[in-house]
Amino acid sequence: MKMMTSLLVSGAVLAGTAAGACEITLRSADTHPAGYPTVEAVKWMGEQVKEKSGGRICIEVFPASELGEEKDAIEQTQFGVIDMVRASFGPFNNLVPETQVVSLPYIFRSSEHMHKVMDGPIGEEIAKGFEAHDLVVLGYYDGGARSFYNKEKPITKIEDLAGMKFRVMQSDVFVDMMSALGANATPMPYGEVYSSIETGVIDGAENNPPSYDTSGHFEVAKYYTLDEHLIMPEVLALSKITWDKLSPEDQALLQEVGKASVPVMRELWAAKVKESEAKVEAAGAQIVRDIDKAPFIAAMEPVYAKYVTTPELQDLVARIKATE
Ligand code: GTR
Repeated sequence: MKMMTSLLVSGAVLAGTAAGACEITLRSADTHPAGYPTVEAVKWMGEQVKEKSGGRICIEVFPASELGEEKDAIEQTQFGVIDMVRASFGPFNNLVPETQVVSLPYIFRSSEHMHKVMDGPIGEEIAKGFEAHDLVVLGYYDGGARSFYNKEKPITKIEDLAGMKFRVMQSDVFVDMMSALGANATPMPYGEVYSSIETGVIDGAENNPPSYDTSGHFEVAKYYTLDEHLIMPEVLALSKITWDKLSPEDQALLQEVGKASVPVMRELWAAKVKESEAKVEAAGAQIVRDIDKAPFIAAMEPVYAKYVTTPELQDLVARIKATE
């Protein structure tokens, strides 16, 4: 981790006034390593904001969970200790209830469908939910589609999952999702998954191809099944504490560059998915592509029944489905 010689004021670093020095440095956390699309998109945003602020505002990205595992990084961002966090919606589910419906298995038909929903009024409503928990949404990123992988055998149908143990993100929605599939869920931080598979604490996990690749999980769990049960948004959020210290002009600039980073991220993402699938296959992972998703979708009924409990939530699901 970099040494900081400047004064730390609730996360935002106020450095000296030397020519060219950043007046405000926003520290941004990411669980992924350098080179991952989310990390690179926030770095790109940092270049933009520096240029547009005449060198006053800088963003320093801390990749690879250097500032802590995702759930902790989110908490630190709420407290203003970290200024920004890029994370999946999963670890927000128990904190920001508005993130739950868009985290339901098979709620989106495709990534394009997810983008349309998140870029429209529903995305704005969810942003209000984040704000109520001291987080200001700067952009919704892409998390592709998450699928199951394990160390035992190729999974081709629901019955194959019976009794197996899978790591899920720390969210009740995914614990219920696994029960609905007849498997066992072990919620745990991302950084513990590799060794937990290796030592047999769990049989596998679920994630998108770029995470399966860059985490190295393919080395210990070589059977990957493209059941694509979760197409979920990710978020780049700024601490409300940091936000409140910024001038209205700087707030607007951050909103502008955050929004501009979204298409940059999504383009990097599309390329990375292909690259990762090719890489893990070349390394000996077996990808099961021909999957009948219909039984998986049908099996999710009890999960929907548990989380879509009010007429408002039913209406939200209907609005999502109707988004073209
Ligand atoms: C990745 C996601 C991360 C993290 C990770 C996990 O797909 O981009 O933010 O949530 O999954 O499973 O913990």
